[in-house]
Amino acid sequence: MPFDHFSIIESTLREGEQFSTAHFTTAQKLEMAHLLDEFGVEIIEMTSPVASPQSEADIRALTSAGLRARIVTHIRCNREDAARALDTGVHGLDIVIGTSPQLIQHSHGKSIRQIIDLMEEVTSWVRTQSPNITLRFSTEDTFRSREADLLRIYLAVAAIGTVDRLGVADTVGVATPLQVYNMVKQLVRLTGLDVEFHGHNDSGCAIANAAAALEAGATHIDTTVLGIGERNGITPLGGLVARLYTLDKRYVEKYHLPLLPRIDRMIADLCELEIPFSNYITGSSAFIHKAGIHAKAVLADPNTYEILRPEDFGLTREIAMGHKLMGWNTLKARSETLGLTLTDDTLKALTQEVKRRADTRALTIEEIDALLHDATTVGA
Ligand code: HCA
Ligand code: CU
Repeated sequence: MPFDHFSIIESTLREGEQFSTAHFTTAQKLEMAHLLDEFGVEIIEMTSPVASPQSEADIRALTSAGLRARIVTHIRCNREDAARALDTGVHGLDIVIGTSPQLIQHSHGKSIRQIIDLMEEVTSWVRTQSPNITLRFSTEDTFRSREADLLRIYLAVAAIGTVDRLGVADTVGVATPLQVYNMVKQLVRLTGLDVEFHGHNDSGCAIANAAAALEAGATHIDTTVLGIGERNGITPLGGLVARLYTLDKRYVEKYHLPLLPRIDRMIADLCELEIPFSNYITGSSAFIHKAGIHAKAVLADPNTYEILRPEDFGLTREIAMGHKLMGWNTLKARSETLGLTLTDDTLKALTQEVKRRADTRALTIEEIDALLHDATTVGA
């Protein structure tokens, strides 16, 4: 079963650093890495040491921080970058080179033959320097590359035997789940190597594409916290967790789920963002039930309208009150919470009163409680 054996490559400290408002200090990176490590992500990907002096120092700081997660860095396909990266003591190198006509023309100008030769030269050299390091080779903009070019490259990688993992990157967020499924399936079948999927969210498919990759046998999925990254980002950690949990909770039991709200909050604060109301699991309204019909059923059994249990993430559900859609079961539950005893007829009459007033303005919880208390006094 593909979903049983996968690892998260958490790239908030690499792809996430490419988000418009992201800037992390060394201390913040360490704090984030410790949280992600405690959460249980298997691999943490960091910005290339070539990017800046601080980037290099931060890799060294994380590799010596005693984390369980493996630390990898993301580099271009050349020997200088690889040498700088090896020098930091990272556990793995994620090597990438553009293969789409767009990137070949505007990024490096190399032919497919030259890309293959370079891949062979760089990965073989890395192997001689560091036989045990984990090596991944990825084609940037996979889904706008020619399929024949991709197969030539990936089959050459597999034949050379220097690389542990192939990377598939939906760099511009154009792929559909079926395309991702077919591509990953093909690579798994043809090479037998581990396959990683990295998917951008420009057209809203990043989570679905990651799930499709896993269904096809991918072994690694790239995520960032809240999905931050270039433009509008990639597969969000929480979104991937939600997707897998709803397929089968056992797929994500290896992660410490109650840490997710803290992790999302930390990145929201650091990037000066609000967590979107619609966010998976940690959005402000993710566990609020409102309409009377929903509230009644959820009060009887949360499973009626909840596919994710808030308790599993250290969160609580809420039944919205004081609005014109409120049902009397909501008031009954509230009165029980307050330790008040009211007859069903009284509660139904109060509900009508709330609806009448809520047509003008929603009532606050204090106003609701006051109504319930007053009715108890009258009834007593
Ligand atoms: C980048 C591009 C990348 C690489 C992904 C990968 C992408 O910012 O360097 O190495 O698999 O989206 O293609 O993030
Ligand atoms: Cu990317």
